[in-house]
Amino acid sequence: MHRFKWVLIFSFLAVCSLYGQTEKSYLNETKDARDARMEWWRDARFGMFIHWGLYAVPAGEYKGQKVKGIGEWIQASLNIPRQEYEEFAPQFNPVKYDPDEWARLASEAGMKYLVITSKHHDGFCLWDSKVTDYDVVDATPYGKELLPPLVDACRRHGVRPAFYYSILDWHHPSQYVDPDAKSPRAGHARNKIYEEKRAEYINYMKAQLEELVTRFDPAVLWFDGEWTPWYSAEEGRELYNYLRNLKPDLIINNRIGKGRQGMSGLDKGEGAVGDFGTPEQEIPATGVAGVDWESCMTMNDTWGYKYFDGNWKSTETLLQNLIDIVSKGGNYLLNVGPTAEGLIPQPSVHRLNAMGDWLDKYGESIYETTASPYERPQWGRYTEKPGYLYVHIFDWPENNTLEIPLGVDKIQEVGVLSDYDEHKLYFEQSSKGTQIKLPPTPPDEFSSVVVVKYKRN
Ligand code: H79
Repeated sequence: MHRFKWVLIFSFLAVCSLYGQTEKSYLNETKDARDARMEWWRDARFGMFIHWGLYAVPAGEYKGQKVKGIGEWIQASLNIPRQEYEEFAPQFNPVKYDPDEWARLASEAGMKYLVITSKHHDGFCLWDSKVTDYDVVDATPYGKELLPPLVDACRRHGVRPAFYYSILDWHHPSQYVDPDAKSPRAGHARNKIYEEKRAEYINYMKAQLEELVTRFDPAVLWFDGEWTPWYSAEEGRELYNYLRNLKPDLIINNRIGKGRQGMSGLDKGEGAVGDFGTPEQEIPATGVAGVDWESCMTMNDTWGYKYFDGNWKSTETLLQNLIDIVSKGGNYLLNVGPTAEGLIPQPSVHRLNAMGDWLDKYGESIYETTASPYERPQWGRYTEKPGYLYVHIFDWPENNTLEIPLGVDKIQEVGVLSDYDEHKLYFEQSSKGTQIKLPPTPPDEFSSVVVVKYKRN
């Protein structure tokens, strides 16, 4: 009988230790597994970023002071005390929110995924988090969740839903602003954690992220605020593994870890973890072979809505940014900042519609293409697919001829994209490869595309 008892105890312990080990490590994935997981993301090329939260209430101005920088930073930039900032919650009532319209807008713009701020640095949550009352359901007159109807609408419109989540949190009691911290970028260095509350906050993040992953099955988690000095590389790796264990095919940006240098994040420093680099408000000069990356950029000069920011980039610039990024092997995550009422500003809608019209015609030169090995020409960019070279012409040459570095012997035919059958173009041998004779005027007002069909070897 005694012996039987020991057998029971031992088997119990064995089962326990097995359970302890069921957390799998995802830090050394095979190339094949990674390629399979990243496939849809690499093909997608174009996504929508949405910065929406309490900062849309002041919309860039508080007590007569206009914030100079980005609108979602107003709490830090204007030193608004936590209790005062909380007072924006009772004023947040987005009665004009139409998630179906947002998802349709993204889809019709040609965007394949959508990343919305579930929680920005201010700590306010757009879903009904069980571990805080600082969310849209518990703290605002609106009283309904914002994320679930958007996730559903995205799925209806063929757009993959994804969430931004800030590690740094200006509201959680574990963190405080250190008034003594001096740094050229004070906002960066001032966030501190009470060490005795660190474990509590890490558990808080894990609980929130588990809610997001299990309830909404997001395609991507997009972290930010990892630069706060108290967060460690070790915590980054641990969180990455925790999330991949919850959802093995999840894609997670590099800001979950400490490997990012500056805003660019294509370099892999000590402590790097995550699936893609995140250059912010910049397009790298070149891509990096074997590194997935996504440039996130604004259409004006703010992420969160600022009522007085009218510095909109032109549709032409936005389209050429997309082409430039894709020609270097990256994705473009283009931001909109809705108002506190729940409206996406009209200048953004207008530009997105125009981009969608362009992609309707020329999408085959963008989606599922890869970076081109050819040197970037001054007048435009190249993208490619097996057997096809897409020649994007930003500046139409005055002599209506184009030199491309592909031998004439390899080329099967050349044509203007979207009118391919009707407009075959004449081409001949040149010193640099092949000379293409273009029509006298550019076929597209923003950016024209010539497709070169060639023999592969
Ligand atoms: O979510 C968006 C930004 O809020 C966030 N990342 C994107 C995607 C971001 N975090 N940090 N930064 C952007 C850069 C911060 C720049 C700063 Fe400043 C310079 C912080 C303090 C000095 C700009 C100027 C914001 C406040 C003053």
